[in-house]
Amino acid sequence: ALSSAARSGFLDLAPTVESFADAVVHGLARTPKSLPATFFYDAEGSRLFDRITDLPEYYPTRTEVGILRDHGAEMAALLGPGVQLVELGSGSSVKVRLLLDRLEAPAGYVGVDISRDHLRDACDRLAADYPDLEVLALCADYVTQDVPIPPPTTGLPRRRVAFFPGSTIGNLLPEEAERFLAHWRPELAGGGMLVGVDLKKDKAVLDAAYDDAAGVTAAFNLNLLARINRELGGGFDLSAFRHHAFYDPAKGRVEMHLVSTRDQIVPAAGRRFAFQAGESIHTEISCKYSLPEFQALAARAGYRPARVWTDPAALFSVHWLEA
Ligand code: AVJ
Repeated sequence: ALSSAARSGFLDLAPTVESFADAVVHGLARTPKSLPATFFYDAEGSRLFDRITDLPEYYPTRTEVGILRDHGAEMAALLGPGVQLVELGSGSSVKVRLLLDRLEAPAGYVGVDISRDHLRDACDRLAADYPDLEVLALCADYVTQDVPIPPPTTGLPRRRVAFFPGSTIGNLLPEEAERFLAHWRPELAGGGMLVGVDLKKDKAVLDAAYDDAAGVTAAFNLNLLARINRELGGGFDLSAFRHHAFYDPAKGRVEMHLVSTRDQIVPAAGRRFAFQAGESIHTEISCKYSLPEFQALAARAGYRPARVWTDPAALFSVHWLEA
C-alpha cells in the first residue's frame, strides 16, 4: 500500500502576492480609504474568524454545514464516482470532509490556496485522515491566476468538480463573481462547481451577523489595524476607530468599515495618514443573492444551474453548477 506521503504532493504556481505594506500604502492614501479583506487572516485574524463561526448571530457556517450534512449524500450521488475534487480556498477542512466521506471512489483531492503554509498543513491533515485519497496542494491565486489542474496520477478523472464553500464568492462584486466563474469553467468542463452562497434576508438578521453582541466581529475588523501596528510599525489607537457593519438592501451586500472617531494623523508603513472625524476605511463587502439572481449570474458565466439546496429557513444555499 502507498503511504500517505506517497499520495500527497505539492505544486507551487508562485502567485504574486501584493505585500501587506503595499496594500496599506495604496489603500490608505486614496479616497475613500479601503483595505483588501484578504489581509484579515493572519494568525490572530484566523483565530477570531473561527470564533465568529461559532457566534449565535453568525448563521452561515453552521447553516452550510447543516446543508452538507442533510444533502451531502444526494450531492455525492449526483457527482458520481471517480470525481477529482478541487477545493478553492482550502481553509474549511470540516466541510470538504462531509463530501469526501460520501463520494464514491474519488479520483483525487486538490486543495488550492494562496496561503502556502496554511494550505500545506490542511492538505497534510487531509492526506493523513484519508490514506487512500491522492492529495495535491496547489499554491495559487485562484481568483486571478490561470490554474491548470493536473490530472490524478491514476489517470483521467470521470469529472472534475470545484468545491467553493463559505460564501467566499460574496467577497467579490457580482460582476467579479461572474468573471471568476467564467474563468474556471473550461477547467471544469464535463463536471462543474459546488458553491456556497449566502442568501438575501431580513436586514436585522444580516446586521446582527456582522455586528455581534459579544464584539468578536468588531475585534476581527479592528485586528487589521492591530496587524498594521504589529507588522508595519503603525501607530493606530484602536480606541479611536469603531467597527461599522451594515446590510445595504439596495446593493444587496454587507459592508464593513472602520470609522475614525476623531480627526487624527496615524503613522504606518513609513507614511502618515490623515483621518477626519467620521471618515471610514472600507474593509470588506459580503454580497448576498436570491436563488434566481445567483442562478442567472452562473448562467451568464456559461454554467447550467442544475440543482440548489437550502436550509429550511432559507438562510444559505449550495448550488450545483454544471460546467
Ligand atoms: C469568510 C468572507 C464568507 O463575508 O461572511 C465574517 C467573512 N466577515 N464576518 C463573510 C466575515 C465578517 C465571511 N467570509
